[in-house]
Amino acid sequence: MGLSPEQKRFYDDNGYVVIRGVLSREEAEEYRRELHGLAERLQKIQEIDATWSSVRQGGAKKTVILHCHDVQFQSAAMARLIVDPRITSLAASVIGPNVQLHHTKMFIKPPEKGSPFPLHQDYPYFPHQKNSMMAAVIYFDDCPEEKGCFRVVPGSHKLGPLPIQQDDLSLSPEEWPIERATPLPGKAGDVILFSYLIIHGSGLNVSNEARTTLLIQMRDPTDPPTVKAHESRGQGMMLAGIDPSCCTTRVVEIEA
Ligand SMILES: O=C(O)CCC(=O)C(=O)O
Repeated sequence: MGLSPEQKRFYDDNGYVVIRGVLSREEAEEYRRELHGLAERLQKIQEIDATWSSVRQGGAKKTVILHCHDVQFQSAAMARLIVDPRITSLAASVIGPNVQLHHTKMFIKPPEKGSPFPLHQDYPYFPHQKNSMMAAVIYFDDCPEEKGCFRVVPGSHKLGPLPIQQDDLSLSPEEWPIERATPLPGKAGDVILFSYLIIHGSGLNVSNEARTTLLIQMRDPTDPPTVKAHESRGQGMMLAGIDPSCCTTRVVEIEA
């Protein structure tokens, strides 16, 4: 379990790595069903389209992406998945043995109209001091390029934080059109790990099937945020290892 030395080297050089077949097709199908069930329940009570404002403004056709934050509070299967050692050991290969949750996000791109993500870095949404922040994207269905698969600009994590031009904190679409990024098609059960500094996004789903993914955002617990932003309910949960700072915090609380 965890990344092989070659995969770790690839991640360090490129800012991402694809790990094939982490979950079996059967497991992926079960999680897929779980997320589609969740989306159905949520849609009955609220708007769950999370299409970015720059996509809405620029797009000729109305596109949709179904979204839910912190899915582990909605589904026990998702709570089990985010602590699954097959996933957390991959993150631990990058961050170290202590892996802390920042947030999770379900994304379902419906067939033929699944919204794209403009190219962006995740850094400006939740900057951290040591840049340990990274994410795992899990494909729950086969994801060829036409489904709007995940895309990255290999090596762009080495550019550091870039200037933002759009209100939604994405990069200038003139300078960074989606075509500049390499598509990462995959199969159900594949996982992509990526740094929060890498330039990434994804295209429109023009296929006749939904694209279903979970994104797990993780950090080293000793890497503090530099601004108070993007806080959420599940933040701080340990997915692997321990939080070495907890004892100090507790002592301070008791003394106060
Ligand atoms: O799921 C995708 O296609 C992209 C997600 C993404 O870029 C993000 O949430 O930051």
